[in-house]
Parts: sequence; structure tokens; C-alpha cells
Amino acid sequence: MSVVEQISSKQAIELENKYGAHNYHPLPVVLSSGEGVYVWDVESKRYYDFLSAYSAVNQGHCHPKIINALKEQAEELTLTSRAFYNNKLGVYEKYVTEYFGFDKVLPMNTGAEAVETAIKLSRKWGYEKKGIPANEAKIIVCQNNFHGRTVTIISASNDPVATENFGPFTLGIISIPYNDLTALEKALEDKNVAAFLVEPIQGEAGVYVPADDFIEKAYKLCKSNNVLFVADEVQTGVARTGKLLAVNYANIKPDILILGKALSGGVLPVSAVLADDTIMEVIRPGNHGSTFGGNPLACAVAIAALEVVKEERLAENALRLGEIFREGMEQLISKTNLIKSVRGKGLLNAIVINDSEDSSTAWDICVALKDNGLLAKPTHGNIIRFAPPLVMTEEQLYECVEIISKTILNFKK
Ligand code: IF1
Repeated sequence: MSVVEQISSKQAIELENKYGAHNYHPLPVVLSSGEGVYVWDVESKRYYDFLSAYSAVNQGHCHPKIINALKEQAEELTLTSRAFYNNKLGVYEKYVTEYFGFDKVLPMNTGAEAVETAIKLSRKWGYEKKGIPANEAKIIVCQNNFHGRTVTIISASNDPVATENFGPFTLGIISIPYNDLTALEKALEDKNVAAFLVEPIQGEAGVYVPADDFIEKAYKLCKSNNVLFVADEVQTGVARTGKLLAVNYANIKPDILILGKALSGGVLPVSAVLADDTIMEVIRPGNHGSTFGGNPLACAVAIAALEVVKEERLAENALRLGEIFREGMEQLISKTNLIKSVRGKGLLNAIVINDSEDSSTAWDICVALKDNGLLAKPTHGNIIRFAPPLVMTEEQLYECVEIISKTILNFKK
């Protein structure tokens, strides 16, 4: 008998409110199981999951191949720490570096840990390879970014909700407007800049897709100024945008690649920082680490999760279904003034609701979508992100476009 008795939605919500920190405002639904593109609540109602745990469940909920890898490894060896070698880490490191085309990987757990790792790596490279004076290294970031919740990472944020009363903040961060090559070129005049940290598509900001040439031209500006181009693909990576990586649209190889979320298929926290030897060699024993980083369980799960991406051609599926989704939304937009626009790449999309940012309309639409069997959540204010698991079939996607259309056309403010 499990420790947790079968509880009702009401009981579950009351328990979280009473015993849990109120650091989220969840939609009023209590999930108890998931399979593929579906999740079920405690009253056994089925939903299409159009959030995918913020793009961590690209391979679908509880993918059998990934769960089997988890089970098998869990009965063998889960954690050794890096004080000793183990028989899974090197195999995984070879697999993931060849998979993405880099010399080395530094394995971590959460996305924020990987971003922090990339910041430390960039700074150390700046001092030891570029010759930046001690403690003068700068990192350029973009306004409206989201890279995680640690104090250093929110030091790069301009979101008052994520930063208020968490100071003092980390120094050495320059913030420029997203998608602004002129601003980047000016910021790069500072010879103490070590790296440019950027999301190829800004997820949390509301699925902001930059100009087609932004990433490629930003990369070239960085290279001509001896600055590392650091791609945060925690949310856009692992096939989400219709290619293995969102930077593949720009046909560039970032100096440092940050992965997380779907690297494990949402089964447990696995993140990674990949770079070539000329950069990664600045890291020496004792410089960095983590208790769980590169644990055998994570290695086994991540290999299975990445195999699924290739075996089931998830990037190709996301590319094709994304085009169908945005076409469906464009047709809906022509029938209603409630939606201003749709944007995205692959199966990372969002609609902009025709109401003020501080209105509850986007939230209310998500509650109505929930009642109609589809789960999505607003990002900022009036933007609703739609990101289903990449294993969705064309038939399921058409059904979901129908659910969204019906909900919007019948929505009463
Ligand atoms: C929350 C957002 C998404 C990320 C990128 C690093 C991280 C994230 C591009 C850190 C994490 C998550 C965090 C979660 C909600 C979600 C999110 F709304 F916060 F911004 F996806 F858009 N880089 N994003 O998107 O990875 O440490 O969470 O593993 O904090 O509310 P993490």
C-alpha cells in the first residue's frame, strides 16, 4: 500500500496550500498519472498535456524505453559520487558528446546548475585564455531572459517578480535588448566580455522567436571579438523546435551548449554543459562538481531519452506538427478578435491574447481549456504557451487544434 492514500483534488490542493511554500500558482487540476501525450487527474479525467512540464517531457510521459532504463539501473547502482569512477559515466559522456558534436561534457542536474556551470566556465576561460584581468570578466545577457532561479542567474534578470528582495546581485553582467545586433556589437566593445549567454528562442518571455539571422550574426560578432557564444537550449533543445537544437536553424555550433529538461525525458533532473577541449580544459580537479552530477542512473536515463529522440524522429515530427498547429491557429485568428497572433518553431508555440498583460483573460482561457480536456498555462500575462510532447500524432494534433478553437470561439470574458 503506498504511503499516499488516494486523495481527492480538493484534499491534494489543501495539503499543498497548507504544507508547501506558495512559490507557484498552479492551474486547479491535480494530476496522478501520465502516458505519452496524456495525463489524468485524480478523478480519472484525461487531458492532453500542452505544457510537457515546460518542455521536459518531449518524449511523452513515462516513455517505456526510458522507464525501463531507469528501473534496470535503479536495481544496479544509482549514485557513486565522482569520488570514484563508475561503469556508466564514461559511456554516457562518449554518447552525448558524439550526439551533439563536442569534445567534452560536464554533467550536472538542473538547468540552473548547468547555466551556473557555463557562467563559471566562461569566466575561467576569459581569465586563463583571453587574458581578462582578474575579477573583471563580463557576461552579456538579453533582457526578458529566463536562465533559472539562482541568485547569480536572477542577477541577469529584469523580471521584478523573479528578482525583488533577493539582492545583492552578482556583478559582471551586461543586459541588452533581445534580437538587437547593434546593441550586441556595442556591448562587445568591452574587451572584458567573456561570453554572450542567450536563448535561441526566449521561452518564458513568451516564445519570442528572433529574426532569422539574429543567432548566426550574433555568433559571428562574438567570434570576431573573441567572446564565447553560449546557447541556453534547456527549453529549446532536444528536438523541441523542430531541429535537434534551435541553433541548428542558424547552422552554427555554439562554443558552449547548455542542455537540461528533455535530456532525461522528464524522468529525473539531468543537465549538461558541452564544449570543446580548448574551453573545457580550463576546468581542473576541484574547480567544480556536484553530488549527483553524472550519476549512473542519470546516465542510463539520458542515453535512453536521447535514443528515443532519434528512433522516433521527434525533431521531424515537431517540425511537421508545428506547421500544422500554427496554420490551425492562423485559421482560428481569422474567426476571432480574442487572439492577436501565434508564433513559435516546431512544437514550441504561443498565442498572444488580445487583452492587457494584467488581465486574467489568458488564465481564464486556460481554465476553460482544462475543462475541455487540454492543459496549458500562460507565460507572461496575455501569452499562452502551447508545447505538447513531441510524440503527438497528426490526428491528435488536429483534435487539439479543434479543442483550442472551440474553447476560444465559445469563450465569454
Ligand atoms: C520555473 C520558466 C520555462 C529554462 C531555460 C534554464 C532553465 C529554464 C531556457 C532552468 C527553466 C522552467 C523553470 C520553471 C518554469 C520553466 C520556465 F517559465 F520558468 F521560464 F520553461 F520557460 N534555461 N525553465 O527555461 O532550468 O533549473 O528549472 O531545471 O522556475 O518556474 P531548471
